[in-house]
Amino acid sequence: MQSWKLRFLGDPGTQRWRWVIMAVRSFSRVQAKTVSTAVRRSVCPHDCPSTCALEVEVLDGGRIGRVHGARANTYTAGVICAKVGRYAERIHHPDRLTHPLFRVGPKGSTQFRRIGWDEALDRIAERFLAAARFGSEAVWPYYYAGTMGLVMRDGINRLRHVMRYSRQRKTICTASAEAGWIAGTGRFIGPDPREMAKADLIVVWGGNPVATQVNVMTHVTRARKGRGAKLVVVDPYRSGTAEVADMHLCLRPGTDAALACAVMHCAFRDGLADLAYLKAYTDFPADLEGHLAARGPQWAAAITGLSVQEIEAFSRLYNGTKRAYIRLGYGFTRSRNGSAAMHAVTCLPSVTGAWAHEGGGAFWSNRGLYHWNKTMIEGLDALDRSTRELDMCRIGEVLLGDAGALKDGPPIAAMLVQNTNPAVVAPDSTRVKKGLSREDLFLAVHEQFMTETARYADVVLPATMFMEHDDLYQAGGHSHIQIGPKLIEPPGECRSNHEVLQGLARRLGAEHPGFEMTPMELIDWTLKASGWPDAKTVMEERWVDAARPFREAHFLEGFGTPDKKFRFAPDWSKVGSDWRRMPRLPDQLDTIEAATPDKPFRLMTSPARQFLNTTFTVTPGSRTREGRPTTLVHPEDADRLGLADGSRVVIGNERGAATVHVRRFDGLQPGTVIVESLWGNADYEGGIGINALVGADPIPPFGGAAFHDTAVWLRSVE
Ligand SMILES: Nc1nc2c(c(=O)[nH]1)N[C@H]1C(S)=C(S)[C@@H](COP(=O)(O)OP(=O)(O)OC[C@H]3O[C@@H](n4cnc5c(=O)[nH]c(N)nc54)[C@H](O)[C@@H]3O)O[C@H]1N2
Ligand SMILES: Nc1nc2c(c(=O)[nH]1)N[C@H]1C(S)=C(S)[C@@H](COP(=O)(O)OP(=O)(O)OC[C@H]3O[C@@H](n4cnc5c(=O)[nH]c(N)nc54)[C@H](O)[C@@H]3O)O[C@H]1N2
Ligand code: SF4
Ligand SMILES: [Mo]
Repeated sequence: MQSWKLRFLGDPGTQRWRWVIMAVRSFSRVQAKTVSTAVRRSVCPHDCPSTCALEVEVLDGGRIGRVHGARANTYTAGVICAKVGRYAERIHHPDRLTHPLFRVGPKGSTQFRRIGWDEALDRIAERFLAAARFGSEAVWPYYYAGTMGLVMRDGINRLRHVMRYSRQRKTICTASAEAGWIAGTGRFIGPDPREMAKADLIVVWGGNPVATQVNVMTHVTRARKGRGAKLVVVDPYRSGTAEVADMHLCLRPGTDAALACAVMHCAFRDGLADLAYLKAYTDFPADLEGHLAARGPQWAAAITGLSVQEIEAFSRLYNGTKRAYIRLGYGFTRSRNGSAAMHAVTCLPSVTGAWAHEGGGAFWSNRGLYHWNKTMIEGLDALDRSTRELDMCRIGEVLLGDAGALKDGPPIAAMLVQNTNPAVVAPDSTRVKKGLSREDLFLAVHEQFMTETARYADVVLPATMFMEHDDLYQAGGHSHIQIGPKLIEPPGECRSNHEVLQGLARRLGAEHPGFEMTPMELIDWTLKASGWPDAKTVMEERWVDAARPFREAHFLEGFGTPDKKFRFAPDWSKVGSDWRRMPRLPDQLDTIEAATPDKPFRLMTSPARQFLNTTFTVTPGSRTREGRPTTLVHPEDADRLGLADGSRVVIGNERGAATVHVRRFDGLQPGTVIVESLWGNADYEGGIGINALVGADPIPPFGGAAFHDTAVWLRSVE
């Protein structure tokens, strides 16, 4: 008050007017706000287990303001990540694609000319029909989870199935985790993630929720504040989550099963195994205890690089806590022994019986809750299982004509890509880029931005973003079904994935009722056919909570296996075709790409906080916060190699080499290096990105790419 008065009195002639002008301005701002800002409901479509319920400021009916998390949703609880909070940066980005384009320069360049939609779709249809002279399997529609909306993500399969195009094995993300989880438990559900708030101990194993699914931390915080719960993080580096943990087990990458075996060893040794639970709810093999007897803390210390004391301390804490909730990430399954590791960790609560307790057990994904009938979205009634199924992670070998990767079928002559950026995200990216640049490959890419994949396209189509179309969402990390409706008009001539598929179906003669429906009709049909309330009801109620009752979610009515018992000795032959390499009982599997004298380091490509795969690598807010492609190197290693902070270094192996800058970092073991990912290839010197170093060989038994399991050398370039 005083200072206002002084200012006001200081120079009455000018100050008084200034004050009046300021007051009028702020009044009209308030007016503008009340007149044209509407808060609308939406759902985050990105490939993240949190699937946040959103509240979006829509300005003037056409632009987006800030994006917030819905408070009323019991999982989102008002919190979202920063990169989606700033979504206006992405949706209103000046570089968005707004018109169809036709390539006029070499593949991989940015030389395109603008064409109309009819011409674009005609060209694609013509080339797809021509490609089919090698058989319909010469066409390979290729997609992933750029949007997780069921209509816009999975609709491409309707065109595939009706046309008998090659199928796609979706291995790039969840395959290795899925295989390891299902082997023991038999079902993709688990104790409600909101129960973390009622746990006495939360173990985040091989995940980094502070960066990758921030909502986990909301529920962890509740447990810590409300019950004094402890947080343990198992991760080969001091991630954002490890930084805030009570205990960080900083093991060597790919050694999680050894740690898990030692914890179980201690449980039996210390009388903390729950024998009654083991007998009632598990297959409890007669030789399990004997098998673990040889796998104690000393054995595990040599493999993991942890100390015996650390392993003992964690074992005491874990085995002594019934309300111990293990939140499983994907990270530790992205090694060549990742499925075996996942299975080994799910064995922990089966030894202690923690599954039976509120706030106890282990959780990976709720994807099994939703029992969707996807007939209409995916055209499952037209699915012919005899068409070949190609591994998406092996896209490089597939495009370069590797007979095994092609399953001895015809070469790929034409592709439509939606929702993914394989030139950067797929392993062995040198081969991927070589395959995509084949002159005799016709490539259509439907994208929001001119990604590196789009640069290889013959025809580029501009895509809508989630607030510009209707879609239906399920959540892996919680239990809500939600609808995200169209909120604003798309820029320029953008069309949704569904519209593109409709346009192609007409031209290709692909007939299916799904092509005749609007997205909202598909949503409504799918909800009803799957036994959920209709679209109108879901919209009115905002979400459906599909959580199962406590006893079912905790497997107290049995696991999902044929005899309802948890499997310490899984039938791996039922899980994946490469089952012969799997251990009979939980064990450290010796299949990782071990360091050698030539390649003494092991590389992990843990997710960068401000990116989401390559999404957000175009937004300035994310780019400036991430800086530049960087490798974290332990100071001991850095000293030996003469590397200072900011030194340039080449990191490589027989597959490829990338140039990055060094950051000395003591939050990992010597011998481990990290390049937080995923920067575009073009963001690296020479355009060679980190996936040039990563192998595309499938993780046993069911596939997946070993993104965090790469032996490399480091060479200083200064
Ligand atoms: N900010 C951000 N959020 C994202 C993504 C992103 O790129 N950035 N990606 C999204 C996607 S597609 C997914 S699938 C999820 C993935 O989310 P997460 O489940 O968190 O999985 P990862 O990205 O594989 O890696 C998580 C952690 O695992 C660690 N890790 C790697 N190898 C090992 C190991 O051998 N043992 C152990 N114990 N830990 C290991 C890594 O260092 C990393 O800190 O996140 C989603 N959310
Ligand atoms: N080195 C390394 N590589 C990795 C990983 C890692 O941890 N390390 N993680 C892997 C994992 S877990 C995953 S899931 C994959 C993910 O890889 P991708 O699925 O390729 O993920 P993004 O790079 O985010 O690319 C998604 C693209 O979809 C586009 N898109 C979004 N919505 C729509 C839409 O509605 N329509 C259309 N037509 N396009 C849309 C976006 O603009 C974006 O370019 O990457 C994998 N690659
Ligand atoms: S935490 Fe995940 S689901 Fe939530 S807003 Fe961020 S990216 Fe989207
Ligand atoms: Mo993923």
